[in-house]
This record gives sequence, structure tokens and C-alpha cells, in this order.
Amino acid sequence: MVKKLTSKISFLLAISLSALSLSACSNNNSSQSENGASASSASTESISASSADTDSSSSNEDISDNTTSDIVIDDTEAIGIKTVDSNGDYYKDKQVYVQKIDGLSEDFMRGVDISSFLSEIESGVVFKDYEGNDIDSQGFFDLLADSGVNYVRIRVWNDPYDENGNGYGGGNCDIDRAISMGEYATNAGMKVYIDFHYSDFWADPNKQMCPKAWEGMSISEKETTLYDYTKESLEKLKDAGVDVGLVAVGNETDSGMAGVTSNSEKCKLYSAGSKAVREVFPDAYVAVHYSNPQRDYMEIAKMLDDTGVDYDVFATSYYPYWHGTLENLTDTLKNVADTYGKKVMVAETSWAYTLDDGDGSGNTVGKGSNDDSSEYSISVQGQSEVIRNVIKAVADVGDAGIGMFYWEPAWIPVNVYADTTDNASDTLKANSAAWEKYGAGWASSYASVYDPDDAGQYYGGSSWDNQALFDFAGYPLYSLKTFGYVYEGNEVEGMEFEGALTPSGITVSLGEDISLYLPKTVKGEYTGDVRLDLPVEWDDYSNIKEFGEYKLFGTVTDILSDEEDNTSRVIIKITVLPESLLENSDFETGDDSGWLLEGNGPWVDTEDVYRGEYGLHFWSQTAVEFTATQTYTAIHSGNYTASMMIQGGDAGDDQVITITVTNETKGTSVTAETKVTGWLEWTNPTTDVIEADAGDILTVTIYVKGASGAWGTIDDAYLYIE
Ligand SMILES: [Ca+2]
Ligand SMILES: [Ca+2]
Repeated sequence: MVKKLTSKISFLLAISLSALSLSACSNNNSSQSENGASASSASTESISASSADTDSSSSNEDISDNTTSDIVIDDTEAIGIKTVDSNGDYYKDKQVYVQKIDGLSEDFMRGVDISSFLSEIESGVVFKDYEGNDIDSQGFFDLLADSGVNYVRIRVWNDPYDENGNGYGGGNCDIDRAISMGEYATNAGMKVYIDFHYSDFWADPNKQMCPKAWEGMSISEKETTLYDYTKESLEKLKDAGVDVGLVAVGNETDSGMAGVTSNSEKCKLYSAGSKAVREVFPDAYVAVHYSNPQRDYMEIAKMLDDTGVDYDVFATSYYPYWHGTLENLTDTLKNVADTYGKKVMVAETSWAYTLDDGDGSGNTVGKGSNDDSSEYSISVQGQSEVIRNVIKAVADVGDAGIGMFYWEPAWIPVNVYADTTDNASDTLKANSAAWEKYGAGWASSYASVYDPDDAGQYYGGSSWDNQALFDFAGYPLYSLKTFGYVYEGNEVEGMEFEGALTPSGITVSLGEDISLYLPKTVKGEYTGDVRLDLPVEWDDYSNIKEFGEYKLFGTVTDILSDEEDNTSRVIIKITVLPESLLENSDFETGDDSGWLLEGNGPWVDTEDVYRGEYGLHFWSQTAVEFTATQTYTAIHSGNYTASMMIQGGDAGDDQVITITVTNETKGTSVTAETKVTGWLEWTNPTTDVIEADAGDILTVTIYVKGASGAWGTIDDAYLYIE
């Protein structure tokens, strides 16, 4: 990482990076940076299956001819390929090992979002029970309840239809369809979470489009209209007897809601929605929902508090491949809960059991896409562990942690598609027709009038079929039963310990307490794709006293074994940064003390830091151009070097980013350049050495020039002597 440092590695502990195999376990930073390619500094995953998720080659065929929608496809051949793993074993037969969660409340919301369900059924999808029998719609909801699910989440769009009544897709989720699904859920004894998007189609961190009928309204008109719409919709649910237990006013509303973008206007709309919920369902929770627990949730919660928004639950999405560690999830939610007296929950999560695509429309998680996290295996067991561990992370908040919802576990292929089969093109044609006619895909071509840039370009099928809790042919996976298993745990036969996975490396500054950064557990691997958090005792590291890169061994204990010899060894990479000669190199004072900031863009903030709590964040609506400068008087003669960590995006082709050390006394300077390439894609520009004598004046200058809208973070800006 800090390339210049290797020259000073202690001989005893010296290692070459190439000799240390860390590839088995990619770290969090790399998995998050997968996401950077998709653009903004907010969490950029469009789980509604946007551009990157969708196979445009298949989705842009002419599929407007509805007459093909009733082609009957023989799934037999495709099923043989797509419903078994590489060993030829059926996914549906895979039992799951589940660690019991002690003390989990019976009331804990163990939910699933089944918003696409009706469109699936209308398209001819048939779900099965664990014995392989076909089940009807009520049977499907009963199966969820029997598996331990006690809550169902349903999204609601205002008017997801074009002027001719053609659905936009994604389940065509209007209020009437929410009522139908809500009735099944209520009949099955489950409660319902209504997820208003306040849009005619997908609302997420990237888009919060105004409903067509609300275009051109002033904010006060929107408040009234949103209140009326919410009240009317909820009254319909109430009249139908749907057991609504929670209502979210907006979906992943990080960047706005219903076409408004300012916090003050957004809060007015939250309040209008909340007022309607209180009137119709006084016992229901009111939730707000944001997308990424790595964001500044404390500032958001403060803003909501300052504005006086009346809500009960601060909800977040948490996708393990995008949204950081479970520890951070728990800590962030606990902070909000403790400080503002709110309940907290995870409104969306999921995990893949295969990297295959089942319907001919590309998936969000696939080969080379969001698949490099090693916390969990891509397997039915991996899904189970995500469900169990996310529930536990929320429950670990305490009484305020009230629930977890799995996103779209039933969004499976209409017909199982495999490009290797003879009927592949017919299958894709039939699927495409169902996406068009019944809304079983993420978007139909009809959505282009409303959402031309995303749906209009990339309309197609399910980007989520491999993250479902049913296989491609409709058989339930045992991962679904995790919702019930968490109370008592579930054993599987013949599970054996295979060893510990190499953990992510850590970075500390010289003089910092390494124990604060060393993980207390590492992942242990067992047969059956099982990965458990196992306690680790690290060897003595008191001899790490200089900067450089080190490896440290630890002893891992297999918690499932009673044998005496139940341990194995593991290695962690430790990068010790030099002691910086600059003041506030890591920005951990929480302000710009020590630095002279000049120009447009930078401020010290908590968002997207490299290390610690703070970094030097930058963003501007207009062109970004600034310098951050600090001067140091050399105490010793020697070779000096400067480096920094930087990430960001949208800086344009003409961006210039440099870090320079100038010896003002001698009139010499050295510069290192870099570019920002995406969210959390950190680079580490490091200058060549520059000579200085004692008493020379050295100036370190960070210079950033980027297009309007450029954003990013600088952290750990160092000057050191070799
Ligand atoms: Ca797919
Ligand atoms: Ca920092």
C-alpha cells in the first residue's frame, strides 16, 4: 500500500507482499469498491436492477409483441443445469447449519419483501413446498410463515402505468396489488410493512422521481397531496383488513423524495406521510429509510430531530457486499437509537446462493460483479449465515433493534433460461413477454416514458434470481428456514473444521495501539460451505516498533470441537504507517487545524474516511479546485517523502490531483500524481524523496482540480523522513 515504506521494514519481520497470500480473503475496501463503478458518492447500488445489473443484449430485443407471452416452455432441460451446483447436488436439498441467537425476542421482525409476487404468479410461476408439492398463493404465504417469517414487506408506487395502462414492471406495485398480497400475508398470520416510494417507479439512492400526477406542484401542494395519498392508500388497506404494522415514508431517501432534494422539503414530506399513518394506523411504526450505514447517519438523525419529524424507526439497507462490516452496522444503529431514542432495523438485505443467472437478464451479483467478498460463501449456507448474522447484528443493538427484512426472495425466473440449451431463444422470448405483459422483470419497455435514462435503456428481467430463497424452478431453499432456526439453531451431519480464512490486513500509525485494530474473531471454514466467526489469540507483537509491513500469527479455536487439539494458525498483515511530521495528518481533530485550505471544495467530515472518524472531504456543484497546505521546518537532515490516501469520482477527464513537497530553502520540489476513479477506490500517491538540511523550510501542498460535481476524500496525508 505505502510502497515507499518497504525499504525500512524490520529484517526479522520483513516479508514480501507477494509471498504473503492474502488473496483468499479480500478486504472490505475492495468489496465496497465494486460499487464505485456505478458512480456517485452516495451508495450507488441500484438494487432495482439498473444499468450495470442488466444484460442489455437480451433486454433490448423487440419484445413489445405480447402474443408470445403464453408460450409454454419445457423447463426440464434448463432445470437440470440451473438448479444444481457444480457437484450436481440440488440447491433445494442443501441443509443449513445455523448458530442459535441467544435471547432473540419473539417479536423481532423477521421479514421478507415479496413485492414481485403477484407478477410472478400472473406470469405462470409455480412455487413448491419443501416436499416438492405445488402450492397456491395462500400456500406460498403460509410456507413463509411456517419457515419462521413473521412480516412481509410490500413496496407501493403511486401509478406505475403508462397512459395506455401498460405496467412499468418490477411487479407493477400499486396500492391495489399491495392489498392483494397484504391479505394473503394477514391470512397467514404475518404482519405487513408498507414501503411507500412516493414515485411511479423505483426510488433508490440514485433517483427519487416525482409521481407524474404531482409534477409542477409547490412543496405545500405536495405535502397536502402526499398526506391525502398516504391516508387514502392506508384506509384501503385497513378496509381490506390488512394487518399493517409498519409504514415507511419513502424508500432509500438519501438524495431526496418525490422529486424534492433539499432536506427541509424532504422532512416536510416525511411529516405529511407520518401524520397520515398516525391517523389511520395509530399502532403502526412510522419508519424512515436510508441506504447505507457507512453514511453519516448521526447527522441525518440529528437533522430529522432538529426538524421535528415524527417517526419511530430509523431503517437502513444493508447488503454485505456494499455496506461495510456488521460491527459498523450495529454501532451506527446503536448510536442513532441511543442518541435519539429511536427504534432501528435493516429494511433490506440479501445474498446469492449461485453466480448463475436464471432468466437471461443479468444479475447484480454474478461472476466478476459483487462476488469477491469472502465473509460468506456463495451458497445456500452463505445466505443462511447472512440472514442469521444480520438479524444478530440488529438484535445486538438491544431492545431498540427490532427487525430485519430480506429483499425479494421470491423473484425467480418465469422460465428457467440457460444459453446452452436448444430452447434458449424461445425461453428468453417467453420471459421477455412476461416481463412486458405482467411486470415480472425489473422494468418493461413501457417504463421508458417515465424513466428514459435507466429503465428506457436497460429494461429486462430479474437481476435478483440468484439471491432468491427459492431456486430457479420454485423450490424453497433451506436458507428460508433460517428465520425460524435462529431461535434454537440447526445442526447438520458430519460438519468438519477445515481451517481459518486469512483476515483483511490492518493499517495503524506508528505509536498507535495495535490491539484496537486487530480483529477478535476470524472466519473459520467448515465442510458444507459453513463459515463461522472463531475467536483468535494474536501472538506477541510488542516488537513492532518501526513503520513497515509485518505479518502476525494468531491461534484460532474451533468452537464446535471439544478435542484438545482444536486450534489452527492464521496470519494477518499489519501495515504500520510512519509517524507523520505534519500536524493533524489524519484529520482526527475533526477540523482543519494545521492545514491551510484555499479554494472551492474541501471540508473536514466523517463521510467515506480511510481511517479513523474524519477525513478531508471535498465536493462542489461548481468546479472543484483547492489546495491544502502545511509547512514544516526540518529538524534533521535527510530524505523526506510525502504521501496521502485519496478516493472519489466525477472529477472528469481533465482532473489534476497532486501532492508536492517543496524545499523552500533550496528551491527544489517533488510531486506525485493520481486520479480518482470511484467510490472507496483508494489510491496512495507517494512522492520521490527530497533532500533537506536541518532548518530548511518544507511545504507540503495537496492540489485537487476537478469538474463540477467532483467528490472524494483525502486521509492520512503524511510527511516523513526516511
Ligand atoms: Ca437474472
Ligand atoms: Ca482519518
